[in-house]
Amino acid sequence: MSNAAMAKRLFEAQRNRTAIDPLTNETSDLDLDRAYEIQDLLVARLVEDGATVVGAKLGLVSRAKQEAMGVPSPLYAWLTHAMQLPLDEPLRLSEYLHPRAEPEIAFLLAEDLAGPGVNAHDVLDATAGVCAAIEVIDSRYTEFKFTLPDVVADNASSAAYVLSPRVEAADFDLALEGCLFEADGKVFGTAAGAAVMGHPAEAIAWLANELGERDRVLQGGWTILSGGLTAPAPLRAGGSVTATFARLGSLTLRVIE
Ligand code: OOG
Ligand code: MG
Repeated sequence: MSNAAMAKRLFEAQRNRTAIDPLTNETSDLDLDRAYEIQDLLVARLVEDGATVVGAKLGLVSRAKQEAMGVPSPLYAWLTHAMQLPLDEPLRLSEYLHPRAEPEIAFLLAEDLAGPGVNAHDVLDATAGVCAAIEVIDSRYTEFKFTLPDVVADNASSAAYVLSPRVEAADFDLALEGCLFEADGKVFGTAAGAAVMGHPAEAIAWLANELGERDRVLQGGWTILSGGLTAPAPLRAGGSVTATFARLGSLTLRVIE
């Protein structure tokens, strides 16, 4: 199957809310370079359909996430304007396939970050503020089962995200930022910011440097999600998830049918 045909398949799976088999089932030579090409084609289709790219994200960064998904390598993908849910607006389950939620630390960039050679200090210097975030992932693959090239091609399961009001990043150590993640009022997971590459700003630096190899720049004004800190919680109608951070504050996502 061509790259364009695979991107179309993923686009339609999302639009029709019908899960598909992993692309690697049929296409055994689907390597990572090709998977990122399919990801680009998929995002181009979303843009043709009216979406605007407003940021980027890392995924499969923390050990908790890697173990939960059975994929041990970090990856990146793109966020669009349509993915951002207003704070306090419920998530409509019927608009998704099988969504799960995870707590993250988001960076709001004031300036461009262009790799190579970007380090965590550069990231913090370029950051306008940081926020508590809940990311909703919704794999287009049956039962959320995939290999690394599959999930890269699927824009890393990106579906939606919510951000709390931003705070200054300079005031405290994000590596030590504690996170309590609750699902339906029960503790689902706990973590510190260091779960993502030792420090969330290190994760953003990794991303800037990876993108630099492909002549891409993280743009000032963008939102960057630094990666799920805990395993993702499945969402159900009538339920809710809450991410409470030591300094970044707390946010809740309610789920309705
Ligand atoms: C891939 C998306 C990964 C994260 O923060 O780890 C991701 C997946 O787990 O389906 O967004
Ligand atoms: Mg995530």
